[in-house]
Amino acid sequence: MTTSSGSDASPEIGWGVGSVAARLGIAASTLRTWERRYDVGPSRRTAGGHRRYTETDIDRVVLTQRLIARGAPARDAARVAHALDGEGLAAALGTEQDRRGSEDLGVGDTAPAVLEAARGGDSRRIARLVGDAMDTHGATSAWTEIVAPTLVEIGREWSAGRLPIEVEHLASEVIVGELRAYTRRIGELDHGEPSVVLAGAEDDQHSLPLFAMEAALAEAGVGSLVLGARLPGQSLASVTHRSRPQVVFLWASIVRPDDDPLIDVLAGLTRSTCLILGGPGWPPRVEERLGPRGVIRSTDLRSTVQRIRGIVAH
Ligand code: B12
Repeated sequence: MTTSSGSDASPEIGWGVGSVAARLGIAASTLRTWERRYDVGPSRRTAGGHRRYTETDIDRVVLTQRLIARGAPARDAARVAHALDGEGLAAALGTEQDRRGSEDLGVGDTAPAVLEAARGGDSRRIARLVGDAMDTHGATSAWTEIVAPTLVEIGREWSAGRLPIEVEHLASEVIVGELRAYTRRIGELDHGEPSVVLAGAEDDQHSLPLFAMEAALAEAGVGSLVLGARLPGQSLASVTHRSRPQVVFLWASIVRPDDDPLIDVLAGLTRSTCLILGGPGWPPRVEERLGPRGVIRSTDLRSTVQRIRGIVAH
């Protein structure tokens, strides 16, 4: 796969690894790993030695990615993708598309479609729409432009008494599943010593943004450890003390009181760990209470991921 023997596209018009990473929403480091370990990679190089993916190479990567997402071990997925030529790959991907029943919707139409599927209790359609949106636009854009607005609307309709709570539960479960499947598809879930820890504030059940962060960080080539919702303050303190992560990100959806004892715990966290607070639940005076310890307040997924990427790169 690393020789110049392919018949489609000249080396000059092939795709560089960065472009393929952006197009498919797969970290460039993952693409390089697949090339090194499984020989799924660019079949061309420019005269200067830069990798160039042809459209057939990209189809091979996409098929590998989809088979892994369906539970195949990476080595087996790569073997299947390798055995197919351009036509075979196109046929396999076409079948995949049919199997998923893609609706080929634009960003603007996807959020209403997810809402409609949630209302109708159609978990397969929610999964397909959200999964496809992430494959097409990447997790950061799919969350920001499709998933988050849908969730905000679901919350609004629930609080107005127009939507039963089970709809919110169903949509949440399916979306968490799709976010984690996407993270697995593009990288490894981090089970090692974490440099980025993601958790939900004590007593707060909302965990979805943590999984969105995990996926978006993976997309940026950063592994993270999700400790889930409702992490007791003392556990957060011991994990931070023991593992000394570079970043702790803590989410709160439910409004917390000004005299929240959790804030005292946060004030005592080692200063070598950068503390980032996200979500509308943090009281406005939290910065004041954390004083010299320091804290970053984050307002959206994209900028938070960029910030964390900058921190772990140093
Ligand atoms: C899904 C959901 C649930 C699920 C959670 C499942 C899960 N695994 O996470 C379940 C059903 C368990 C649940 C339970 C409850 N929920 Co609820 N839930 C939601 C819902 C619909 C989405 C939550 C979410 O993921 N929000 C994240 C994003 C999508 O929303 P957002 O924070 O408003 O987004 C803004 C910013 O934060 C930013 N943003 C968006 N994404 C991201 C990502 C990052 C990383 C960053 C930094 C910023 C950012 O942009 C947005 C625009 O300003 C929200 C609606 C809502 N608006 O949040 C209600 C909501 C948070 N829930 C609410 C309530 C009341 C509850 C319950 C108390 C209900 C009950 N009586 O039992 C319990 C909570 C109990 C507890 N102690 O925690 C209220 C909170 C009201 C308040 N002000 O405190 C909300 C706002 C619904 C509403 N409109 O009234 N919930």
